[in-house]
Amino acid sequence: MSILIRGGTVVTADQTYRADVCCDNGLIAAIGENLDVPSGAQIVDAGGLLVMPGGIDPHTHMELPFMGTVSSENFFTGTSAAAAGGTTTIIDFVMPAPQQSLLEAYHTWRGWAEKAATDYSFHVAVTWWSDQVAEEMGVLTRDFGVNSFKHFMAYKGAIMADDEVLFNSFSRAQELGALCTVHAENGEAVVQLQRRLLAQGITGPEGHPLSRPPAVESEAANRAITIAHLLGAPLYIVHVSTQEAAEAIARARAAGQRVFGEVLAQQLVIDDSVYRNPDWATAAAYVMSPPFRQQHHQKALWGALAAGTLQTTATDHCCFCAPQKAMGRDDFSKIPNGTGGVEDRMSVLWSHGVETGRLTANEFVRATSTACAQIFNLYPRKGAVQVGADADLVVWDPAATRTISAKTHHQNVDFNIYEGMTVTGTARHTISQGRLVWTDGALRTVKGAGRYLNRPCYSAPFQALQTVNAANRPKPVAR
Ligand code: URQ
Ligand code: ZN
Ligand code: ZN
Repeated sequence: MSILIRGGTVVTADQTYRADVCCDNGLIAAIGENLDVPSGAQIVDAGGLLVMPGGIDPHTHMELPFMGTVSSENFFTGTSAAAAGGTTTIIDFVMPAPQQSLLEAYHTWRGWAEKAATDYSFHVAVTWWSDQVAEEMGVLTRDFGVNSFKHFMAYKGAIMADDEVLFNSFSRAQELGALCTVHAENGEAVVQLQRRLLAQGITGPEGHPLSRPPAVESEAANRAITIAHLLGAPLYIVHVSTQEAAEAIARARAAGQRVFGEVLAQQLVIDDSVYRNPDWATAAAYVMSPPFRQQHHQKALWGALAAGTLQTTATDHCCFCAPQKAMGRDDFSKIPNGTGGVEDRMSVLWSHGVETGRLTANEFVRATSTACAQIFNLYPRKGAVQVGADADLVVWDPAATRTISAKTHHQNVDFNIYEGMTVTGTARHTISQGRLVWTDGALRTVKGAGRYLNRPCYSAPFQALQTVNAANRPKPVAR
């Protein structure tokens, strides 16, 4: 089965050039001008269109059991919706309960993900600590292709990792050559502020951002950066939402510390006014953590993305329908946290990033695909347009417009956070493993066609980094 994408302009993270791309046996087989048509090949006319690496979303939660319910998107519907928007790989999260075996949870999530339509991988959350956790982290890296471990500094009483867990897990991950990621919010501060707001009678969604002001994120971001620095461990901060946290990352990077940052497409374009919507259900639909922020944070986040302080974009796709959100009708702290967006990330970033001049097309590719592949060790299998890479590609129409709506989206949720937004830039064709999975407005995904992606731990880069950091460590004082 081969496909010849003809007449397009290839756009990678660092090049833009006219070329045909031939895919065969799930891989990119040839790139060049006026390629011959392999016999029996499907021809995709890319005239006037861009050919880019398929998007990679490093942060999704398909069918996540959370806050007493389960997110409404499953791995098949979610990866299909992603393909409709040009994203061909997701990295989701295995979320062990405290005291639960990480390996047991890993196998549970692997079972759920069998139905995925496109390729996927998993970060594994460390939600507690013991010798068993340390041991299983080793097994996951050695035998199951896990090279990133997540830590929630929020969600006290559920999955929150305290500083002791962070120190132990970061240290263990560093030994293994794995990367630690954090959800940076001070979980104790959130609980304390929630209690005070509820006691004042503030029970609606407007209480959510009040219980998680920017300082709740920036304190945690600085703390995670400090702990990583003390251990000489690299760090990746997910869904950075504030100017202060972005500045903390910039300071750390300027000091030579290996810190990466991720920004959500929605937090670049939606502000906290959504929580003041008089319609309870609409305001509740935007309850996610960290919350949407005042507008000046968006300006800072765009600047941080363009400056390279933040490297990746994601969606934190974690959907809950209206009846689920209504679980917090009388208490905002019980509204399941999460919003969708896996289908619209790339169009939103093209429209508000490239069309406005904030990002070049090459920076768009870096931010939606290549940087993630490089940080999580999927490159150049993913995130590249080069011979031998997986044939995961998006044929992008930079001029097409569409108006986003829950009425027309492919996400399995009854609300779209971008409802009514008209965007420029859409996926005309999406190719996964060398097969058309989205073409001219029709999904052609196949349940179970997705593959689990092993992500080996790093070798030289992290060991080299460790050496550098070891040299920086204070010398023990001779007694
Ligand atoms: O915190 C997360 O990343 C998960 C639980 C999704 N929910 C959210 O509000 N971001
Ligand atoms: Zn989070
Ligand atoms: Zn998340």
